[in-house]
Parts: sequence; structure tokens; C-alpha cells
Amino acid sequence: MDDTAAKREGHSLQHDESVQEVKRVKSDDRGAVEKSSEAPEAENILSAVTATKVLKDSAREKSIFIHGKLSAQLGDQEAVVIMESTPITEDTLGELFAKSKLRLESEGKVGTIYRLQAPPHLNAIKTTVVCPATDNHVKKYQRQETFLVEETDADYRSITLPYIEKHCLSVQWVCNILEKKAEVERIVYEDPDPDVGFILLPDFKWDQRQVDDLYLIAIVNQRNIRSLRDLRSTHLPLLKNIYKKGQEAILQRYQLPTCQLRIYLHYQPSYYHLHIHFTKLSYEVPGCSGERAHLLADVIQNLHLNSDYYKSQTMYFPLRADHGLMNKFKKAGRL
Ligand code: M7G
Repeated sequence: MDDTAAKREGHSLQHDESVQEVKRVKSDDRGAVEKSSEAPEAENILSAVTATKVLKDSAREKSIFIHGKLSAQLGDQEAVVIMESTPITEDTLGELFAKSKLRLESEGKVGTIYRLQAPPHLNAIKTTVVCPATDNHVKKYQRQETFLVEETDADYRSITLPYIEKHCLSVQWVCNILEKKAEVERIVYEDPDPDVGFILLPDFKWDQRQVDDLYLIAIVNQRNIRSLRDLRSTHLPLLKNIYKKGQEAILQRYQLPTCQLRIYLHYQPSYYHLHIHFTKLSYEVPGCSGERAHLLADVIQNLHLNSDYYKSQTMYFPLRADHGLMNKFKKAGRL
């Protein structure tokens, strides 16, 4: 683990709201893909966590989301722990085949099933510790029924905007990145221009071990664009700059061409400071489906056609049953 990551952890345990998500993997500023197996062993913070509730688990995605509490010595803080099995990659096959132990499970006509015990370093579980975790974090990760909301421009002004102005998640982590107080060594590309500039860096959801699940975010330097709803044709130079330079940087660093990328914005986002998601097209990441993801290429075209497209358009988006905004839409008779 690098110094900055270590500092981040220290901070997060001291109620530093600026960094709410802590991922315990090493970041590599030199190479294209991070090798967390090379990272020095970190202190096991999980031994101080008592699991209070499983928020969500998925056998298909091989992940579990746990609500827990840090011991009194570490401040009695709420935490969310996310554990995900890591994909099996081609470059590890040689070692996996040669050095694993096999136990026979069953023999059939078509094939034999074994339980394979891989060498420990090829059997890592990606673990994210969100600490201190707020109620919003806990809600965000809890399995919930979702509903499609129809939001007219009037709904946006009378329901959504007042809600997000009051309740949105802190974007301190974004400011820290822009001000080079966090994740400096992870920056993949930076354009410092105050109007059209941005920082491109790996999303917390990506452990950078393989390009197959590539996930980066571009965070814009401008501080006053909350979401897609605020975009006008005056933002076209910014959006085109991110589209072009983001693609070039990803091609150069990860050898992934544009035709293999999904470049999009979320509506509603979780964090109201404009950012663009860059993921590998074949990676079906949660949040990439049509009801939430808006392709940047489409956004650019729509703004070319009509500067007020996102100001006036009726927007559709999914909301979880326990989302505060659901109640507001219900109370207004819009659901
Ligand atoms: P979003 O569209 O606002 O909402 O995306 P989502 O979280 O529902 O997708 C925000 C993105 O920022 C997500 O993909 C997060 O994983 C990512 N993210 C959140 N935090 C707190 C950080 C952080 O501190 N560093 C980095 N690199 N990514 C983060």
C-alpha cells in the first residue's frame, strides 16, 4: 500500500469526512495495471469489525455487503465492508494449473468436478471498507426494491433540486482529488484548464488488476455542475474535451480503443459534482443499464440539437424504495 492510501486510512479512522471509502489495495503510478499482490501486508482492520447485518449478497456476482461496527478502540464507528471475489485472469493460469491443490468432488460421464485450492496470492478477495459509514452509505448498499420515477422539469425544480440541496452526499472526496489532497498517484490523465479541464482516475470500484473490468471516472474541474440536468450547450467544449482526451488517455495507458468503451453519466448520480464514467463495454457493471446511464456521445448530440435539452426534458430514473426522494415524489402525487 502506498503512503497516500495509508494516510487515507489513518484519516478515515479519525472521522475525516473527506475520505469515506477506503480501498485496501496498492495503487501503481507506473504501470498500466495494478498488482495488489505486490503490496505490503496491511494491518487487518477487519479483525476490529463486528458484522451486524448482511446488507446484500450475490452468488452470481460473488460479492457480499456487510454493515458492521468498528471496535471501541478504533472509535466505535459504523462501517460497510464490501467483499468481492476477483476474476480469474489468463496471466495467472500457468501458476494456477501448476501450483493448486485439487480435491475430487464428483465424476460424471461428461466431466469431473474438482474443488481447487489456489495459492493464497491468486485467491484474493477485493475488500472495500467504507468508514465512517453514514446512514446513506448503509442504505445505498442495502438490497431494495426499485421504482422508475418520471421527473419533469417542474418536478426537478420543485422536488428533486430542493432535496439534493439539502440531503446529497458530501463531495469532499471530489474536492480532495481536484485539490491534489487525495489519490494524486492514481491520476491517469489531467487537463488543468479551469473550464474544460478534468482529472481522470480509477474509480474506487476498480482494483486495477485486469483491464477486463476497467472502470475510471473523469471529474470535472468546474465546481458548479451538479448533474446532467445542469448541462447546456455552453458545456459542449468541456464534454467534448473529456470524451476525446479520456479516450486517448485510456488507449495509451490500457490499449483499449474507443469502440470497447462505455462512456456515460448517471442520472441520478450519487454525488452531485459532474463526473463521467468510463468502463469496458463488455463489463456489465451495476448502473450501466438504460434507466440510469446516459451515453456521453448522446448527451453531446442532444445538447447540439437543443441547448436546453436536459433542462426541459422529462427524465426517467430508478429510485430505491428507501430513498428519501421517493417519499417526496409520493407526497407530491408523482408516484
Ligand atoms: P455516481 O454516478 O455518483 O454514483 O458515481 P454511483 O456510486 O451510484 O455509481 C460516483 C462514482 O465515484 C462511483 O462509481 C464510485 O465508486 C466512485 N467513488 C466514490 N468515492 C467516494 C470515490 C473516491 O473517493 N475515489 C474514487 N476514485 N472514486 C470514488
